[in-house]
Amino acid sequence: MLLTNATLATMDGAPAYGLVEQGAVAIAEGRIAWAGPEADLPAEFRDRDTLDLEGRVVTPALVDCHTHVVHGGNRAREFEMRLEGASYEEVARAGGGIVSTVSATRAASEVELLAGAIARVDAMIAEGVATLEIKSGYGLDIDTELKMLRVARAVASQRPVRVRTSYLGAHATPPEYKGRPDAYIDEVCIPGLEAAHAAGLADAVDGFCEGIAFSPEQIARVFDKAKSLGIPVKLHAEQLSNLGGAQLAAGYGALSADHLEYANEQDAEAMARSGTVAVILPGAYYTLRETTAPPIAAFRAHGVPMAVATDCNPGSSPMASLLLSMNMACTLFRMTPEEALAGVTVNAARALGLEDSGRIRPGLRADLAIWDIEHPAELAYRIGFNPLWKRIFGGTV
Ligand code: DI6
Ligand code: FE
Repeated sequence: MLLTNATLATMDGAPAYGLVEQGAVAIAEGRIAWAGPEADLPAEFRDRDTLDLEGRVVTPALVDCHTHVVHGGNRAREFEMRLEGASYEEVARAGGGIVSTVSATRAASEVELLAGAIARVDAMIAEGVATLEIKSGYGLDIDTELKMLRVARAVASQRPVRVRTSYLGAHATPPEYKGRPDAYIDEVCIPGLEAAHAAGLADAVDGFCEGIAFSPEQIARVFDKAKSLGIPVKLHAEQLSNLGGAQLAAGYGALSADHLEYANEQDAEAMARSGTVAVILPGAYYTLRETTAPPIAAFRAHGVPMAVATDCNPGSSPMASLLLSMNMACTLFRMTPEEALAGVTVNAARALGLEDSGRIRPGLRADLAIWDIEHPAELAYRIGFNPLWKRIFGGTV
């Protein structure tokens, strides 16, 4: 297939957005075979099924690199409680929060969990997403953690989308281990990780390093196990306070550290050294009405790659729109529209350890989004408006 008469935002080097005007993309066997100015198109790519884009913008298909789309129930009641004045941490300490989603997730069948997840994933696909990460972490017992990961894998068999899973056993201490987080880590979280790995269900290992969750020392024990199994790590770090999670993650060569509202200059330096991506989650900041913003300027100054994701979850970020995340990253955190687009393409792929997508470059997967816009900055600019025209997944429209 050949796409012609396109504005390409290749996200692959200078100028801004890797912009190519009057561009063309040739696709063969699910991969990008050639991309560049149409005038330079080699003869061998000319005689193909051609789609004239009439000047529309082509970007890499979007990558949502941090989601909890598989979960039971919803937390609309907690939303009301927070509007009545309770804080997120107060709700969590009162047995609501993550733990209430754990009860709903344990009670749900795989069929029910899959149906709920698919509804959210369909909204993502409609906005041009081709790859998403899905975490466990609402089971907190071995069977339910594995159930969540099986459902995550099943999403990719039901829809034309790629899924990367993260084992998030270290998300919260379940009620049956209340006050005994170390025992939970040793008796459930680590054996659960071994079981998930043995079943081929864990592409990465994640944790929640926070006062209401786990200490750096507890997370380190989980990461040591991940390392011995050869699984890459990532971490929810410095979301509500600074406990040193970002530096811990960097020390393990983590793919990403996520949230980072309370991260500082030293954290940015450590992440730059280890090549750890900063995953910015404005939906959670917005929902929790946080006032401390992540140190975007420090990440920029130190050359830390920044990704943007929805954090789609029932508590702190009940949001399925990656386009809205881009807008919020710009308006709330002063990221540029170009940084926001890099954040949902090239840097999001990197946060998942994927080298084969996130840019328009020969050899990479032909996962592309075609937008009814004139310039890529429009993607972060509009609010509640979806200009997706077509999505190409593995070379198929
Ligand atoms: N941080 C978050 O924002 C989500 N998980 C986490 O570790 C929230 C999860 C929830 O509230 O259900
Ligand atoms: Fe999260």
